[in-house]
Amino acid sequence: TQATKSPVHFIDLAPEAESFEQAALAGLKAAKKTIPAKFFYDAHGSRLFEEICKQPEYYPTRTECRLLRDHGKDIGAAVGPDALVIEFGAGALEKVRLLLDGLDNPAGFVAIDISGDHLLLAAQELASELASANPDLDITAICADYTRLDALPAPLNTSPHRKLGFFPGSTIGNFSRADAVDFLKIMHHLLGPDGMLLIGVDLKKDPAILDAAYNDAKGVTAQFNLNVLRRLNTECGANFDLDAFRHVAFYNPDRNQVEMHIESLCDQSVTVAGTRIDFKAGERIHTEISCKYSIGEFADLARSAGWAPQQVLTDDQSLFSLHILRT
Ligand code: AVJ
Repeated sequence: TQATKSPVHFIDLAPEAESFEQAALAGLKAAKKTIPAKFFYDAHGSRLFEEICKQPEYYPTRTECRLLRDHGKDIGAAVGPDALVIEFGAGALEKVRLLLDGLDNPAGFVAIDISGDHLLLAAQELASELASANPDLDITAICADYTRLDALPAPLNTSPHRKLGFFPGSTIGNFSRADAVDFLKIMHHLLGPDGMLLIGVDLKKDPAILDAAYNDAKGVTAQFNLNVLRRLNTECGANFDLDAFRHVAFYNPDRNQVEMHIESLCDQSVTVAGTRIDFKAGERIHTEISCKYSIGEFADLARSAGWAPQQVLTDDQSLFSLHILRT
């Protein structure tokens, strides 16, 4: 017999592409230099991130996957049957597959991501992998900036199914606390009156574990961080000498966040899109924050965005948490 695989629905909301050049130049001209973390993820950067996830020091991915595997049925019981799963950001196919495995007859899967080509390929791959086990699962790929989406497109907005948001990976840690509350409110609105959210949140822990996770011995995180300079060279006509900068990552206990920076090894000038940028030896470009929360702190943050915390799953070393919230 032949499995008739329903095609992936594709909805292109044509997100306005933020100019890397403009954003990077603005950040590099500021008194405290910054480059937003979202620009790490070009094709090469996304591959490096996947490589980070396999490093022995980088515990979040493996711990979260284990939680999804071990507690799949608990999550399924909390969510109930026929849920429509909506993932914010695509890339972690493996994770949503683990989630879908534990759910009771999921009604569909919707993935929202800004990178439409990558998203469509990932959704098609998922569809063909699930074709035999779950042939009725309806898969939709929406190309959109999920941080700015104010409504789900038709026909999803009128779906009678409970919507389960899925935001794994502790991506919420990349948002400042204020931005995290704003985005939790957006998801609260999108997922509707009967909605739920399963969100991965990295926990506070011994700073030595965090320092190791963001300074892996193989140097993959360093390459990932410095890749943003390589991007500036190839895409914005910059002339960064990657050997004249180094990766710096550490836990900042005053702000409860891991910070990544790129540090200039000497006094130097670089040209970016025709603009000269001067660096002092030791001067840094701040590239990422990764906020760490206690379980109670995150539950409070979720409450302040209107969510009702239902359940928290964590590993026996309390490295990582999955929060189940209701609107
Ligand atoms: C994907 C944002 C959750 O903060 O741990 C990994 C990105 N940066 N190593 C994280 C990242 C350096 C990651 N997030």
